[in-house]
Amino acid sequence: PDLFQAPDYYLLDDLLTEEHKLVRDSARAWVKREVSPIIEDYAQRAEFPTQIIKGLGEIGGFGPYIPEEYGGAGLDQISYGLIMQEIERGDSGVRSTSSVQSSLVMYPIWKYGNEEQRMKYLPKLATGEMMGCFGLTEPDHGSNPGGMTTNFKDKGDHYLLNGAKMWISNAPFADIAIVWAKNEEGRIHGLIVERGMEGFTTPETHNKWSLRASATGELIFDNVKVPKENLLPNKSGLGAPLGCLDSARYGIAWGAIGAAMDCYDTALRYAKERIQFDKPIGATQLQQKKLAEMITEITKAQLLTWRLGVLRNEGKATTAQISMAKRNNVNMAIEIAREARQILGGMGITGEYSIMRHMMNLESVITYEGTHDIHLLITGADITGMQAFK
Ligand code: TGC
Ligand code: FAD
Repeated sequence: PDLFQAPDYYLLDDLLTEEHKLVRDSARAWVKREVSPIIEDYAQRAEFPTQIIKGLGEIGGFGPYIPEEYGGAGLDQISYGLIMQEIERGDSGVRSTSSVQSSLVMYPIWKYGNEEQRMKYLPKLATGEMMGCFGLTEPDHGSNPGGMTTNFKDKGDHYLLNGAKMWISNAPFADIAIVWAKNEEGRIHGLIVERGMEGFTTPETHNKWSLRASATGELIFDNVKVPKENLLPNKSGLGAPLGCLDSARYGIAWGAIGAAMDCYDTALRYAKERIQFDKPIGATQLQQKKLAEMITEITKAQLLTWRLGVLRNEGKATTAQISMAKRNNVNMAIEIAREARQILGGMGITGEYSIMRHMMNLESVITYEGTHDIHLLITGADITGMQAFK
């Protein structure tokens, strides 16, 4: 009774293991206890609640699928997804912090780093003692990251890094940044840049109307000397950052379901209680249509995403399949947020309810990690064999 209501119209719980349910329920209880009561206030103030970092680590929010030998939770992809769902039920900005730390910082160190780098960074990242960010997007290269101009030169005993990244989640407080930059031959590599390196600054981006409880900033590199041992040695080329995005986008597909569920739960409760014209608005056909369509879309998204999780566990999920789920689910969530807000009438625009915050947050989620358009074009290229980007 203490937990959120959680729509499970097609008895999806039957498809989950005891471990999945345990992981999900403890994340759900933690979000209800530690995030929901404070998050509206932090979003209004445009501040990230740093006090939740330790708890995020404890529920497996940092590197859920990273092996335990490196401090991760050693869970499967369904558990990872369920954790993201529960965190985003609270707030997309908190889920962003978790996605970035897990899939965009820990994942590349685990997959593309050497053993020293794994041992040096992963255990601290798993607890949140150390926080990271991921710099791919630049002011002039968002959807087309391959055009990046951030670059590094080999200076014998170190690399010299120059350039700038924009829209970087967690940048203002991150201890390390995974930075994607081109070498003198134009080949993309990942570098671990640490706070405190001379010439490295992270100015905060202000005045966002979306993801207000998440800190966003720039990464500026002005002749930063990066030790050679900070280069991720085991993969280069655009495929390296794109591999991280596969993992993050998969988590976002689950996360969006959480935001949608919270909007649906709230609207359903309100519709049953709010009386107009002497009867609950939920007894009118118009409001029932909205609610019935919401649960239908949530159920379809749950099935799509569960199946994608099974494919990920089997190592079979393709980038294009992940794009389809990210695109479908985020769009589903944003449409549900818009309808749910209307069901609440005037109350829907206030911070008394979570819906407007979810709606505004989802405007970023539908843009970052590949825009709604880009994911459509990835599907288009996959089914026709012809790329329409360029
Ligand atoms: P394209 O020619 O398609 O691919 C370039 C090279 O990469 C390979 N590749 C992959 N490798 C591994 N995994 C994948 N998923 C891969 N997808 C592609 C590909 O085979 C090729 O290899 P090679 O050896 O032939 O060079 O690339 P393109 O330049 O045409 O660009 C298309 C693409 C896919 C990059 C573009 O469509 C795209 O995805 N743009 C979106 C950019 C984006 O998503 N940025 C996200 C920034 S991070 C962020 O937003 C974090 S938000 C915070 C949070 O998560 O909460
Ligand atoms: P653009 O690429 O300029 O796109 C503008 C419009 O043009 C979009 O509608 C797009 O769909 C469309 N478009 C682009 N190309 C085509 C085409 N070929 N055909 C048709 N239409 C096209 N990045 C990081 O690296 N790390 C982060 O941690 C991170 N966090 C973020 C946090 C927030 C809050 C936000 C808003 C963004 C974040 N990003 C991050 C950046 C994000 O990934 C980019 O904003 C996104 O990839 C889009 O790039 P852009 O904003 O430059 O838009």
